[in-house]
Amino acid sequence: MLNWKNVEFLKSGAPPNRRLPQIAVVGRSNVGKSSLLNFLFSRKNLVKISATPGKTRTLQWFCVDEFLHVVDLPGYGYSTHKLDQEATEQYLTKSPELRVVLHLIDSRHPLQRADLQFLDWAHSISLPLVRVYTKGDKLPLHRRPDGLVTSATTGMGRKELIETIETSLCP
Ligand SMILES: Nc1nc2c(ncn2[C@@H]2O[C@H](COP(=O)(O)OP(=O)(O)OP(=O)(O)O)[C@@H](O)[C@H]2O)c(=O)[nH]1
Ligand SMILES: [Mg+2]
Repeated sequence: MLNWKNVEFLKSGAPPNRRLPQIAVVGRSNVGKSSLLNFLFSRKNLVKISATPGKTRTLQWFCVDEFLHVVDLPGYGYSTHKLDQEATEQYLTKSPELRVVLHLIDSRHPLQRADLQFLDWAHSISLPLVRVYTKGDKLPLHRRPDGLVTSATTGMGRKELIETIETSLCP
């Protein structure tokens, strides 16, 4: 459907004025949200990455093929500033264009308290969530969880991720 080749950074902060379908990426700080987007976009440095949690502090908007808006959200659970958290929650609560939220979980660890809190809140407002495991390259095959496992390092799971996103756009 999309060819995922024409990707541009649009803006930080509030959603763009133009109304296109949107997908969002959420998860704990350092789980690999920004890396997942670079890997999805096949672009090394379009989205800023850092080994220090808390790198992404405002909503970061991208446009794919003039058809889809993708938003990288600040991570929750670690030194998230209250105002950033509120901006994220407000966006997720009131966005008619939002089609699916990719909820990233580090494949090496069980769900953490912050993940469970986010899940509770997301269910309470019926957010359309899809779980995506990150850093699959760090685990041997037999320890990988069931589900959509990705690695920004090796490219694992990119095709499945694209299928999942496109299905949510055209159910
Ligand atoms: N081995 C491995 N490391 C990864 C992978 N994805 C991300 N990382 C590393 O994890 C760290 C955090 O990555 P980011 O993409 O900045 O994480 P984030 O969720 O955007 O972090 P915040 O913006 O701070 O919330 C960086 O050191 C990345 O290089 C992966 O698939 N495999
Ligand atoms: Mg980030």
